[in-house]
Amino acid sequence: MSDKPLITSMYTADPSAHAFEGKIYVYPSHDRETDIQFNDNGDQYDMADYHVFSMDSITGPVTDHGVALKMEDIPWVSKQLWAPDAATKNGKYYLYFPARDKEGIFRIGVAVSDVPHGPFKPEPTPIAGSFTIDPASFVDDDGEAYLYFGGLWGGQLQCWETGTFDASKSGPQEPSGDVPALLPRVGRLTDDMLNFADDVKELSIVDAEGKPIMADDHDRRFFEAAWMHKYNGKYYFSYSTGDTHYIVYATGDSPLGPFTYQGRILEPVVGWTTHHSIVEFQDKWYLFYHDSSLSGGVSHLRSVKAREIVYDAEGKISLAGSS
Ligand code: FUB
Repeated sequence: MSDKPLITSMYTADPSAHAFEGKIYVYPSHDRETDIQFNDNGDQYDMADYHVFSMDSITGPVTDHGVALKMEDIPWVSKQLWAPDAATKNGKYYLYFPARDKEGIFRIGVAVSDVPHGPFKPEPTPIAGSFTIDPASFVDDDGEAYLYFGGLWGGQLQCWETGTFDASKSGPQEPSGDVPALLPRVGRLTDDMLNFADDVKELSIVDAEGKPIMADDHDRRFFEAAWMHKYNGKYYFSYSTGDTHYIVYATGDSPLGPFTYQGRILEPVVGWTTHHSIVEFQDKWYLFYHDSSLSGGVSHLRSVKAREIVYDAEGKISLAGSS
C-alpha cells in the first residue's frame, strides 16, 4: 500500500473507518484553514462540518459523499466539531461527535441516518452525562454497544476529576507526580443508541504487573483518540499518548476492561496529533491514521492515510512489512 493521503481535495483527520454494507466508510474530522492563534489548547482545530467517504477496496478510488452534518444544524453546539465515529444497529446509522456547547464545555452529540453516508439528523441536545472528546463506538457480537471517550488538555478530561466541570483546570494541564494517570471513560449505550444506559465508568489501563499506568509515564498514559476493536475474542483498546505522539494499545477480556498495556502500533507522524482507527475488511486488518505531510507539517491541516496491520501468534499488532 502506498503512503499517500487517501483524500487530497480537502484536509481530513481522525479517521474512524468501518466496514459497512461491503465497503469501507471513513468518518473523519474536516480540517480547515483558520487565522486562530496556535496554542496547546487546540483552538486552531476549528472544524465546522463532517464529510463521509467510502471505498469499494482499500486501494480503490475514494468517494466523497458530501456534507453529512454541519454545525449550523446542531442547536447546542458553539464550535469545534472534533473527531467523530459511527456505528450501526437496528438498521440505522449513528454518528457520534464531540463539540463545545454554548458554555464552551465539550459534550458528545449523536446524529442519525438510514444510510451509512448520511446526511445525519442531530439530536437536539448532547447525550446526557457526556463530556470531553473523541467518542469511539463499539457494538459487540452480543449486540451491546459502548461509547469510549476522553481527551486531555484542550479535550478537558482533567476538568472532570471530581465529577463536575472545574474550569480552573482548562487548557494544557494534567496531573503529574506519583499518581495514576487520568483514565478514558466508557458508557454502555441504550438499545436506541441515543443515551447512556447507566453511569459512565473509568476504563482501567494497567501494566504487565497489574499496576496502573502513572501520570508521569507520558509514553504510555492515555491522552486522546480512543478506539476499540475485537480480534480473536480479545478486546483491543488503542489510543494516542498525545505529547509523546504514539498510537499504543492495551488488551482485555471484557469491553469494560481492565486493559493491560501491550505496546506501540504507530511511531510519531508529521504533525502534533496522531489519531487512528482499526478495521477488518476483506480478511485483512487496516490502521487508518493521519499526518500533516500534505500541508507541509501544519498540525491542524491533516490528511487521512491507511496501512495494513498484522497480528502475531500471541495477538501482538505490528504494521505489515515492518518486522
Ligand atoms: O481533530 C481535533 C483533535 O485533534 C481530535 O479530537 C484529537 O484526537 C486530535 O486528533
